[in-house]
Amino acid sequence: MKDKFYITTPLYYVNASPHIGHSYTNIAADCLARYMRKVLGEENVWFLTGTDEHGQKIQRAAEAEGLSAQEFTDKMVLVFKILWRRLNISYNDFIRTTEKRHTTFVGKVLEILYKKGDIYQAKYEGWYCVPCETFWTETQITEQVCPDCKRPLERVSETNYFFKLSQYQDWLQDYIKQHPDFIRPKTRYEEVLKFLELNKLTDLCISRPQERLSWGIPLPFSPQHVTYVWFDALLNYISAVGEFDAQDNYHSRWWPADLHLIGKDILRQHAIYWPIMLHALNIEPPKAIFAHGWWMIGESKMSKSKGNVVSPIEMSDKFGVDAYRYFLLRDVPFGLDGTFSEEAIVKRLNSDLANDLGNLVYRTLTMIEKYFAGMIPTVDIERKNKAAPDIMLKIRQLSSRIASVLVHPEYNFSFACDSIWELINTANKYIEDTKPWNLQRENKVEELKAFICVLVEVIRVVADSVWPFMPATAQSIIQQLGGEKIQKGRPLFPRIDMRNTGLS
Ligand code: ME8
Repeated sequence: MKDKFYITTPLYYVNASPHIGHSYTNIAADCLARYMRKVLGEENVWFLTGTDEHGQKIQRAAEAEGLSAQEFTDKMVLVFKILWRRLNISYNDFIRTTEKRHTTFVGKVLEILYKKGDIYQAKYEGWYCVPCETFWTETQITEQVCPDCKRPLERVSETNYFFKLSQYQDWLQDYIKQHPDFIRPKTRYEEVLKFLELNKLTDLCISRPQERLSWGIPLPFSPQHVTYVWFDALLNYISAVGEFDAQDNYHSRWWPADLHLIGKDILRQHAIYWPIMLHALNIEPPKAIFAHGWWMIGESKMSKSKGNVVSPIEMSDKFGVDAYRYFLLRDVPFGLDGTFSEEAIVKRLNSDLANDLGNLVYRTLTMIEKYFAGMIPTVDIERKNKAAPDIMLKIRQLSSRIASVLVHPEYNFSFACDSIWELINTANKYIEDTKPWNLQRENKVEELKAFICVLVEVIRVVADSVWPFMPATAQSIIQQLGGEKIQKGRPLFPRIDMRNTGLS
């Protein structure tokens, strides 16, 4: 079979509207999906996103608005879908954990694991963090606050069902050691391995009694319990793309996923619970999990519950969708935290987009208008190579340079942009060095033609390369280049004057 690429994002909780952090993961996933579609062909790429709709947090958010959980989630899902459309997120499938295809699948998984003896009943005494939807044992906490988010915990004491996570710890440790690129970036790989070396896994409580939480998938063998939201949600990655046969073997055209893209806040669930769940089901682990960093506002993480969120719609309205996408992917090396500010967007927009890329396109098209009445001249490849050997070499090397940093195991969006901008800047310098107005004056028509053709080639290859990052901009460049005759439009990115934005 030809290579395929299956990429997923987390399923976002629908308790509040998405913010910049959520848009970041989806923009990164979109960029990779678009890139891989170019490499492997449309039909060999599958990009899955969706929403996580069960659990206490959602039930409480619905109650607070006086809506049923179903009404509330139906309403909130639209907010996500509208945002993804606005940001040009080209997902192939959007899964809601409340859909029948998912709930039936989760029921089946529970039955398989119960039959196998990997799920058992016991009394649960411990603590629960509602915002994180996470259980904590007495030994894991020091005060009565969540070790992750530091918010108060709730005491729970009830009969529940447990998944035998502990039984598979050795397997997982070995697996991780044998697959050094399974968890990326490297720092997260080391963090997970260290955690496993220092801690003994406890079994995972995977149920909640209906009387405390009704908004969830009932356990098939104990309908008075619903499934713990994380156990339910992780399964989306396989429920969306395959099914079990009568012998309980899982089949899918897409599995194993090539990449689960997540934020570092949900690494434990993805790098520990998830591979173990799959292994217990006799299903291969995903090929890679990449946990990116956080967008911060000042010193703290941007988060719904902290209330310091910035709206992606507002930012796209203000600066344009593509400038926003570019900023997120370019400004921070993927994996590290970044501080969000409008000043930082304006800086990128003015320098990389307006000055470098925008100017290159605009100047070139203006010269084609001026010197060749809007018709793109043609010259053979030798003349171009002779006119600008360095640039022509850079053009030939660009796609392999991008490939070497953008695909597994690097996923380095920022470096990929660096290579593209290196070409853009070389071309801008070429214009300054060549001084085309002199060629025109001296009537060196052949040189002038070759000069323009080199620039047009740069612009075409740049449009093609920036397409995964800025699809609308790429399209606009191609459109402006037209066929034989160009169709020059307005500059791609008008500069933003800081003084007019109230930012200076
Ligand atoms: O955790 N910076 O959903 P969630 C960067 N439903 N990324 C951020 C971010 C920030 N400040 N804040 C959020 C859940 N994100 C579960 C997932 S998966 C089966 C279930 C992004 O709505 C980042 O991708 O809290 C993070 O992992 C995710 O949103 C958490 O979204």
